[in-house]
Amino acid sequence: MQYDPSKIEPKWQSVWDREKTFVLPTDVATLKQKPKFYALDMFPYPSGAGLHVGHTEGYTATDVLSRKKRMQGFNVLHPMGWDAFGLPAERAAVRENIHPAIITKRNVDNFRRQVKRLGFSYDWEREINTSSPEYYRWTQWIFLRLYEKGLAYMAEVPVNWCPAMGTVLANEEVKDGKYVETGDPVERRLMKQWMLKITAYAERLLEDLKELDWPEGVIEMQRHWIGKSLGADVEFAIQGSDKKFTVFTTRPDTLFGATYCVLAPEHALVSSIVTSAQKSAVDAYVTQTKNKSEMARTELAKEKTGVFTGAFAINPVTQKALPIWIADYVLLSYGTGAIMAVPAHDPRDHAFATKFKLPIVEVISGGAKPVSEAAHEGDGKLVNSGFLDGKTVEQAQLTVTEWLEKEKKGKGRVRYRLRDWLFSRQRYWGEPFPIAHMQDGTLTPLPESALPVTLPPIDEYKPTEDGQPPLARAPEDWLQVSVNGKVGRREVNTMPQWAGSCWYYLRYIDPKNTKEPWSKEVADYWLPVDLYVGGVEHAVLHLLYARFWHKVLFDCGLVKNKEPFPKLFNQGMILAHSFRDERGKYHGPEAIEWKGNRAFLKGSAEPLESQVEKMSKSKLNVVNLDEVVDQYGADALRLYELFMGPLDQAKPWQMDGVEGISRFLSRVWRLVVEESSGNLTPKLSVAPGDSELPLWKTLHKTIKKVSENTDNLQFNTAISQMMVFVNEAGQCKTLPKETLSRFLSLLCPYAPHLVEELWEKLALKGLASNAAWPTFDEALCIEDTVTIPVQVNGKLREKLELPRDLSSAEIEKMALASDKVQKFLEGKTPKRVIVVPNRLINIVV
Ligand code: ANZ
Repeated sequence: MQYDPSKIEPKWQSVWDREKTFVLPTDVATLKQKPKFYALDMFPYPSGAGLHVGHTEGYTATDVLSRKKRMQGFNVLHPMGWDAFGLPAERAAVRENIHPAIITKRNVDNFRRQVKRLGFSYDWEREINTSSPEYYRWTQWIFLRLYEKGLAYMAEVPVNWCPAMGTVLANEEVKDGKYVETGDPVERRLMKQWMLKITAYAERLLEDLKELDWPEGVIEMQRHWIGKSLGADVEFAIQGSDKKFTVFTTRPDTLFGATYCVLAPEHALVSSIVTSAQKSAVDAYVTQTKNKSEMARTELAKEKTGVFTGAFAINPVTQKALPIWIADYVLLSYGTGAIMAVPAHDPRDHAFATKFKLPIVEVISGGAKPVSEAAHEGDGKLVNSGFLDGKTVEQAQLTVTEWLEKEKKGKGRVRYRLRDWLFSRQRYWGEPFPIAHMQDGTLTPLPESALPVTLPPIDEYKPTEDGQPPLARAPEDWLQVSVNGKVGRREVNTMPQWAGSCWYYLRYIDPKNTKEPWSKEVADYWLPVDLYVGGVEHAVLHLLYARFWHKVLFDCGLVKNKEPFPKLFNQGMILAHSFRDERGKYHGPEAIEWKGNRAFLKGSAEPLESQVEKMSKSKLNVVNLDEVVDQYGADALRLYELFMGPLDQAKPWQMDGVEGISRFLSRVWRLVVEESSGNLTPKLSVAPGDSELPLWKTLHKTIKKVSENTDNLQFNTAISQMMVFVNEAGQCKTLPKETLSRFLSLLCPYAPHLVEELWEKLALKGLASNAAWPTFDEALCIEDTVTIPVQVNGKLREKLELPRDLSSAEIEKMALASDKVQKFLEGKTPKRVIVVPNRLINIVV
């Protein structure tokens, strides 16, 4: 009777389901009897492709920790759900002419089936789906809170409009002016869109990063995205006119070095200052800029372009006239959309001035090269700068800002790179906005009683011919809405996919509440999330958006903490071997033949080149989750995913690694089961207390190590330690049940199905998943040996592994017996020997 995961795994999954082993109480009084732990996975978008082994790495990690915490007496909130709105389902709907809800359900069912096969201890009664009306009712409800606070507004903004698709695309979907998936051209268009005023929270989003236990890289990315700059606004008058404009600069100290100004081509002033001689050139340039994305415009390496407007600005400190240009490297959306250009100290301005032969005036000394050759961005003393001469950059910034404020020509300013969030999409498969457009042109929020605003059925998910979103095709009785006795028309844009994932961790807390999105009392118990695990691809947008909503909800008094996720962990990517022939074509496993350890194309002598890469369909190297579970079982997969290496590192998938883990699990099986008879192994029949002392000690060390490592998410080292134990136990003549059951408890969070089965065979009480986490005796964990460094004249020459608590005399004897030490003594007799027992020995010659 061999270890057969295909028999035992479904059995225990249905036991856990039937007995509601992982279902939490819902009332607060019961909950409060225990401490809490909230372990959150980034919920998946249920794509058509299903799960692969990369998704489940993080899920396994949180599951192991959740199971351990539960065994330690915590109420553990460990939920799963689906981020189910989104473009791929809508595309598939158009392709297959099936409702996106049906496609989504199909995918969710498949994802749930796959996730369930791994035996994760989710509380399935808390499953959520962002595309269900019961859920998005509350997404709409939160939107109304944002609207009430003035944080949601409509504005004309430039968007990426794809005429062929008839939709707006996200910046990430556009490359070189084309839609990445179809290659259709994309243009910039002004469109009236919903915006969320995330900029109002810029400072708090930045400031509170200090409180977070997050990977340093993620904090840095958020900080950069928010992009706080200190500087000054400086006013420039236009020569021969009463018009003026303001520039934003982070380097007001360089004001004397400004030799020209640049307005963004879309700047409102351009048309009124351009001279007739320059008008046609300026108009042509403005048109040409229209379709360029901000990313393409600001690329450093890009060849600078621009046109002179014919007008001049007056430098407020020197009174000199500076030519005003327009150029696409200045963006309308940042700062004031206008700059003073200082070519001597800004590389972008330097490139521009060099190209258009504009003057370059040095105002900070100390550059490595003359400023005619390169901009000097570093520190130095002010020169050519009137009352600033001789000052440091820092002093000059203070002095010139004071001067500007006194002269009323400008003031100190803080600016953020963060822009307001474009919050509407011209798509069907998203949350409708709970807003009506009234006949008089005003907007009215719908009352709470009108929620959810459900998606109406339509027969085509494409935009309409006149470029309206798909919802404009909805039946007239949906489009028309009456609010407070007045007739209006519903908003036909929908929310972006980010909306549902901004607050899902709150809905898990109280998923069936029909009166409010969550009960404050229950949320106070569960919040904040104790551990959030997911991929680094969400380092910026999802985490920033969710933090923003959380802070708004905090201001509404709906949550008690300022931050939703105090601790974040990014799992490393699981890579896989891909195989390419000489022409660079990829081949999947079915086309490969192995000869020794070399791969060949089947039926050919052509060797294939193997490479470790990101898993991807196009590289034919995706490791299919179902296949691994079919072959080795869920426990082997779980254990292998954690044994591959440190959780935060990228690592390649190796089938023989899974094989090795599967052998380890069989070894555990054989500690309990005699394969030939199916009975318990004879070595288990020992009297209680008749214990093997060395194994008992190893057990305590194992409990200590596995406890600590699991808490610190060092699962690979925890597993190694369990392997040490199993090896030793396998060699022992007897194996007391007490020792074995404690070990099984340790293994339970990692390989829960196998452990439940053995638990039952040993007739132990209840379910292993409900057993108490074992404790250890510190005294038994002390190592029997110590490593003692041996120094000769203060230099480390040898390390000796010696029994603990040897006397000084014995340590000295052992040290002098070492060949290495003898070599360094060069035949001399030691003058003095200093021994610190268990610690160190120093021999002086
Ligand atoms: C003069 C100057 C001299 C500048 C110098 C820099 C160095 P960050 O740090 O990103 O905030 N700038 C301002 N508005 C801009 C816009 N709309 N489009 C493109 N560039 C803009 O950058 C602020 C600096 O970027 C500003 O300081 C301005 O150039 C430029 F030695 O002013 B600086």
